Amino acid sequence: MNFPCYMQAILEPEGTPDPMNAAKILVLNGPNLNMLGLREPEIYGRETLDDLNAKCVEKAAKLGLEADCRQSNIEGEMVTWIQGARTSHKGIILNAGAYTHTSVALHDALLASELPVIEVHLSNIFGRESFRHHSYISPIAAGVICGFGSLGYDLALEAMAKQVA
Ligand code: CA2
Repeated sequence: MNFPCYMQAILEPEGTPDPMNAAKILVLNGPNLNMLGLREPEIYGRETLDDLNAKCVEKAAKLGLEADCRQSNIEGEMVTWIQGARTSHKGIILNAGAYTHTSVALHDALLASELPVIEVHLSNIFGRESFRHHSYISPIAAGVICGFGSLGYDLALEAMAKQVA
């Protein structure tokens, strides 16, 4: 609700994020990440994608951001969402899954979005097979976080809060 600023100051202690003015951040997960918690827990952990999304929404709110969490197994759908984010969102946190290592289309869409992008991976892609060492996302990302499981999304949201401040 909008009150005159002297009343707002009384109603909300300094530093309390106003959800009405929260910058919207697209938190986008790519192919197979809907399988989180269901298979390969030794690599990707035991949390489900729903758990991960709930944590992102909560963390974002604390930072004065709104996390718009989406997942797709379809490269073209991810491109369409990234294109749409250009006018409605302030930044993109992206775990492009295996498309990280293959997708020029995602690279081009992110570049065209002109939004700050933070790349996240649950696993340490540099400690795995060599085909995972190259990313089409990293060259256009503000930063890359990998190897810390779901904590990486928390860290990315913190970094994003600074990027969009
Ligand atoms: O470590 C990551 O976050 C990855 O982006 C995950 C991708 C992989 O292709 C990248 O190299 C690194 C794979 C996501 C598959 O997720 C699953 C989760 C649970 C069970 C099966 C697959």
